[in-house]
Amino acid sequence: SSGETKGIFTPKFEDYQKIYNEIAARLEEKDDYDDGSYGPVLVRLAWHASGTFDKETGTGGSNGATMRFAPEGDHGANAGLVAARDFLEPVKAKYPWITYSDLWILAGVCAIQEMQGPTIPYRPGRSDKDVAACTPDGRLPDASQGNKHLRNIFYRMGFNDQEIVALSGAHALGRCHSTRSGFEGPWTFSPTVVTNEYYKLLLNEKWNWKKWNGPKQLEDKTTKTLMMLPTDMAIVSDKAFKEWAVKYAKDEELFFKDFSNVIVKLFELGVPFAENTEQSKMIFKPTS
Ligand code: DDH
Repeated sequence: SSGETKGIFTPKFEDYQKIYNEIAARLEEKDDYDDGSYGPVLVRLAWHASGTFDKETGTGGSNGATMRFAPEGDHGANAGLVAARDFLEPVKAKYPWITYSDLWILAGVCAIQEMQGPTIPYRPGRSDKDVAACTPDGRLPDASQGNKHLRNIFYRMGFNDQEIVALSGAHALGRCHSTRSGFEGPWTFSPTVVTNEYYKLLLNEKWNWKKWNGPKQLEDKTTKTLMMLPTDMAIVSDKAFKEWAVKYAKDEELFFKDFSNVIVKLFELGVPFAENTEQSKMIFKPTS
């Protein structure tokens, strides 16, 4: 039987699919949040849990769920992610055998698939660590910077230029909140659906600096309702990055394939999986 915390319980695929279904049901039910979905903020939680990885020291990454603790939870980059963590608390209460670190990544996988994104193969095996494993502030990207900063941050995790561009397409989803990051607005007109619109808009729209007293960000010339961060603009101002942005704008299938591969890599950074689990990744069935 599943859901037991005591005794010998080895969760199987079906047990994880149950949790997937539970998260999907909560996404359906709580559709009064933001643009109508907790999906984007769940993706952001999974990314910020993973993106602290440092390949030199092997520290950080999704193994540990150390954002539960004040030092890391209070890092400026993580502002607002308490909404995603709180959304998952009832799921953790119902299925206490799953670790927070596996749950947060499973929620990211579920959110991407339920928002009509590509299939994201999943492996459990993360364990929760204590406060001592919190990573230092400054490992996640700073939106006010440019291409050099992007390379510093993402090369440290072990990504290349193509992967940086593919990961950035996640900004098809969600929005900036002035109360969280200081920035304001969505990147696309469909912030609760995974698409390649981010690249199309970056390349085809004209972007002007927004005139306001908030942090420097860009707005689209046509509707003035969409936004780009300085780091987003680096994806089309840097020659090597731009080549990939053009490919992904032209070919959504290619983007889906590369996005799936790179997000699996991101979600698994620094996780000490048991041997021979590479071949047995779980493919969850979407609910719709
Ligand atoms: Fe992001 N992101 N992100 N992002 N991100 C924000 C929101 C979301 C940067 C800055 C911001 C990735 C890369 C970068 C998502 C996913 C991903 C916000 C707004 C800022 C600022 C937060 C707020 O105010 O609520 C920067 C800088 C980078 C970079 O330099 C590359 C990546 C790699 C991902 C990913 O998932 C793979 C998502 C989703 C959101 C929307 C959250 C929401 O609540 O909506």
